[in-house]
Amino acid sequence: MRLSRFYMPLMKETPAEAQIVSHRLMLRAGLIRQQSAGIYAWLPLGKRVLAKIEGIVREEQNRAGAVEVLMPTIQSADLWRESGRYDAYGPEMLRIVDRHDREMLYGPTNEEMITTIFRDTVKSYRALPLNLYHIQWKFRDEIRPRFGVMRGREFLMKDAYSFDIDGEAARRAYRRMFIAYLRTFARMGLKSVPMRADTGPIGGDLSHEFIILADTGESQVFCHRDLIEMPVPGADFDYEGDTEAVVAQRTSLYAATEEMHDAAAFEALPEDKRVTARGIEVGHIFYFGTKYSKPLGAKVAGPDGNDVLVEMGSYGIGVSRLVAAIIEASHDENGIVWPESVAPFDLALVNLKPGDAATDEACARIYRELGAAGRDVLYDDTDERVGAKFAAMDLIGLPWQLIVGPKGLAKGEVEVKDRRSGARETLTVEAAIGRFAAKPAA
Ligand code: P5A
Repeated sequence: MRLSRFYMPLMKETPAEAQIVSHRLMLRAGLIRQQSAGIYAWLPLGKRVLAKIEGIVREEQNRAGAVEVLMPTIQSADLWRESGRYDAYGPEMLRIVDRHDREMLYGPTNEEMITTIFRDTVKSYRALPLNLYHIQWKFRDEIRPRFGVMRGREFLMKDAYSFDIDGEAARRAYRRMFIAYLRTFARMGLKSVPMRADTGPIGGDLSHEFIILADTGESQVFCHRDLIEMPVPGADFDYEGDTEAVVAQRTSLYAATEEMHDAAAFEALPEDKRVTARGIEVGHIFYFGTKYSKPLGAKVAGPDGNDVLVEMGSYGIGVSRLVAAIIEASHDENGIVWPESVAPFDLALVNLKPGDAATDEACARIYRELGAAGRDVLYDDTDERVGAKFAAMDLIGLPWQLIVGPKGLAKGEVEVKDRRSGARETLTVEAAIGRFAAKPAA
């Protein structure tokens, strides 16, 4: 993409309304624009990051055996009356009346809808285990939307719903998602910590929040230090194999949100293992048994021919919140530092002197050859001041900058800057193309 043809409205001033660094940087780097309280438009850079995050979430859900669907944002109030949650959900639910005076709502979550779809289409235990997920916008009329997309009213969620024949199988489904979550967040460069959590309006008695440690986090958390450093299962993890050992190892170590905190059990840890921190909840998983299948009548014929209510769980990831959480975890005083896996482009190509024939030609060649190799390059071909170009590239935080100017080219050289460390390296044009044409490992 040529920057001269792209749309990337940067802000020079620090926006006064933004209280945390990710919100400030998302506005300054032109990722989002607020439309109403807690409601945002996604501009091209933001949209690209969102798509990268969705892609990783989707790959890991599929790898763990979940199957993608897409349910609507608008739901009927009657569906929620059937489950008994219509009144219980309270003022967070955005209620809408259509032209025929039918009561509708903008879905805050989809347990009811998926349960009725399952009920109407699955009749036998042979179809189980089944886990259906979608990536779809939600609306919660949060009393205090804040911190940009971190706590929005409209936000993008991945929500998965598992259906099983009994409690034991349902707990297996829960463990698969637990492991998929560890992998998902690790691929985004994040250290996530699973913590025992409250179930709130979703219900059930087994639940974990996945928390990213960050000073600006909304939740106060307590955990065992080893949990933060423990290695995450690799891409070859066998979901058909032993999920129990991986989950048991993690759940045996102390980790709890403020609501679930057991100060005595935390005291009991050796002092150097006690971590008290703030964190951002990027995922939340629930096992709630028959809470929805019972009122909505989701049953299957079991092996003996008798109907059984299915055991369910649900599993959420805050996809739009993750954009902000990643920035909280990865930035410096000059701007965002994207992990390669979620960066909006693979690298920046900076032309220091557009109009100079040799520079334009070298840039055109690099841009062409890296494009042909499948690299997504943001080519700064504008005639901005050099200082402004560097500041803009640091602000938007692509992992690499390939800097091309007449002085270096006279010696056949270009410069490569690593955004994270700031380290610079001089390479020949060929070597630079060779370096970036090689596909980085997923
Ligand atoms: C699990 C999937 C649920 O809704 N039902 C379907 C269950 N869980 S949850 O914890 O309430 O939400 C899941 C994740 O969504 C993100 N999230 C938000 N992101 C941005 N703004 C919000 N207002 C918001 N509310 C929830 C969180 O990451 C949460 O873990």
